[in-house]
Amino acid sequence: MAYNAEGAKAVASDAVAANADLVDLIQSGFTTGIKEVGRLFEEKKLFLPHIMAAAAAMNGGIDILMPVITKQGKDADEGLGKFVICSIEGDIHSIGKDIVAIMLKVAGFSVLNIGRDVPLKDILAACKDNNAKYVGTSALMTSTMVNQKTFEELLRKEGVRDKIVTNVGGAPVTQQWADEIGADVYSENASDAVAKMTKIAG
Ligand code: HCB
Repeated sequence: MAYNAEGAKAVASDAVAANADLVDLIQSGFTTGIKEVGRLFEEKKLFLPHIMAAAAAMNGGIDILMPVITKQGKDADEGLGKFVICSIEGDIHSIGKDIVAIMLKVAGFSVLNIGRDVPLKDILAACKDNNAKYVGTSALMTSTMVNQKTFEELLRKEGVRDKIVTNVGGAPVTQQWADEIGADVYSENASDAVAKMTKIAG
């Protein structure tokens, strides 16, 4: 909330040194803060530069935590199958999707993080080319959520819908939305994605 990247880095380093629950620090700590910035932005009490500064501060902390989380999970053999993940066409928000990608990798999936604002046809191509078993799309805006629906339709049109498990997430996305568009799994956060997807992967 203070846009203090150095402070966020210090908190992250302290948490690593204390062997604290780093995922909880991300989900209950940094994420709570940035969501509050988003809420104040919506109320027009803060503006885009504030969100950018808050995201930069959060990334300062995340950049310290992620390599440690990845290392902690290095024994994962990536045997759970290929998982393509991205922020959907039109959406440049990437922080949450990147966290989910790393957590899934740590859990044992072979993750292909193909970026943000990825055109639907490119997501489809990545799934086909890599023979992916799972695909996760992230949408942070009501205007881009609709592309998750269009993506479901594209998979059906291409005849590959039954070959892949779809996972949807992002702040405005809900279980109800997942049901409505016919997505297989809704994930509220990274831990939820790991729990649900590892269960499916068996
Ligand atoms: Co941005 N933004 N933003 N933004 N932004 C939101 C999303 C608003 C809700 C803010 C608001 O109005 N309250 C709003 C969207 C409103 C709406 O549509 N209803 C908004 C807007 C409007 C915009 C712009 C259009 C602003 C502008 O330019 N006028 C623009 C977007 C342009 C575009 O995409 N074409 C924009 C830009 C930005 C940045 C660049 C400044 C920055 C993003 C930096 C980056 O990602 N590299 C940003 C940020 C940071 C936010 C907020 C404040 C935080 C998002 C975030 O990182 N949250 C956000 C407010 C909010 O979300 N409440 C605001 C933290 C992460 C950890 O949570 O929800 O992303 P997460 O991910 C979770 C969870 O959803 C789930 O697991 C993750 C980890 O636990 N999950 C998945 C996510 N994806 C998943 C995929 C899966 O398969 C499974 C689970």
